[in-house]
Amino acid sequence: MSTAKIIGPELPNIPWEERPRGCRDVVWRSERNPIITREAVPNTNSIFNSAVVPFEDGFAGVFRCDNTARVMQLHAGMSQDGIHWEIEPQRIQFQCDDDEIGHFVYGYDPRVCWLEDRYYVTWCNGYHGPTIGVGYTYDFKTFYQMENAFLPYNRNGVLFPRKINGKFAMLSRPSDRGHTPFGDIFYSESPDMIHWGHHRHVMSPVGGWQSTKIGAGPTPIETTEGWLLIYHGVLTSCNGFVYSFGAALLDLEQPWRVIHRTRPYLLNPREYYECVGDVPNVVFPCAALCDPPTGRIAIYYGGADTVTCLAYAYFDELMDFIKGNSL
Ligand code: BMA
Repeated sequence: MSTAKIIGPELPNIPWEERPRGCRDVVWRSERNPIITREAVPNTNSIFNSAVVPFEDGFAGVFRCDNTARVMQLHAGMSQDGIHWEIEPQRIQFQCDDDEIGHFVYGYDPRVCWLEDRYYVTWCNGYHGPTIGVGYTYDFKTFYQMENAFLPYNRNGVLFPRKINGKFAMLSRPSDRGHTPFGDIFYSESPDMIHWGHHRHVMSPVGGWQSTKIGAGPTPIETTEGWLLIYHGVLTSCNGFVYSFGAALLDLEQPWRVIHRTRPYLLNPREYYECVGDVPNVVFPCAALCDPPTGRIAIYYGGADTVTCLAYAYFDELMDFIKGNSL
């Protein structure tokens, strides 16, 4: 058994369901999936690829809600148990000092990261094509927007939850304006969350489920042996893209160095709500909660670009799997 430990505060109220009898998978699905459907917000086409963090005595989140005009928008939400959500009917209106940057075009695939004194939000922000929007909130009521992190085109901007070597740190995935048939994960640093540089290559697609493109998923989880990164990978089948997810362990001080990386996926589209929807065959993780004393991990992921789902793992088992099945 791995002796690695998660570094971080305990979360005794983490959403949790034990592995179903007879299931041998390292990551298993909630019996309550999908936990969020379009009914949660009026005039909404789909609620998926969304991010959740512990907040006060419950949870808060930023949700991707595509409306019935098919505009991709971010909405804030609150929950006592991480399963039942109250999502604001109006999209988040970021306050921004710069009208050009603050001008709303579209926003999707949010990540939320508690870092020092506030909750940062990163998302895919429309600015002459997709790039990484950056904002923050203290209360999930008022949101402030900062400069975009990178030039277009880029997606899957994911912050590390603490400074590394004195700098803010972010993973991202340079892309194109469309449905990008390529994609590597890169690492960048910033002294001020505005200017980003020191770009380093982290990993490229390899065979199988991660052969076309890869992208960082939830905020990396700090452990005594490295950053635990859950990431999505895409395979191009004769019927289009298939999105699965796996995990990697990145060096703590030089996170562009990959220590382990799963050859098999951890979860792939199998259930009806993952295989049938606006975009079939997609599981897309954007958040993970963890409780260090019990090793419980709860992963939030989008199903088929339509609904929001939950899956679970035990940290020790996940680490053993990553080490025992590494590329
Ligand atoms: C990606 C993003 C995700 C989406 C996925 C599958 O490029 O747009 O939001 O889940 O495609 O359609």
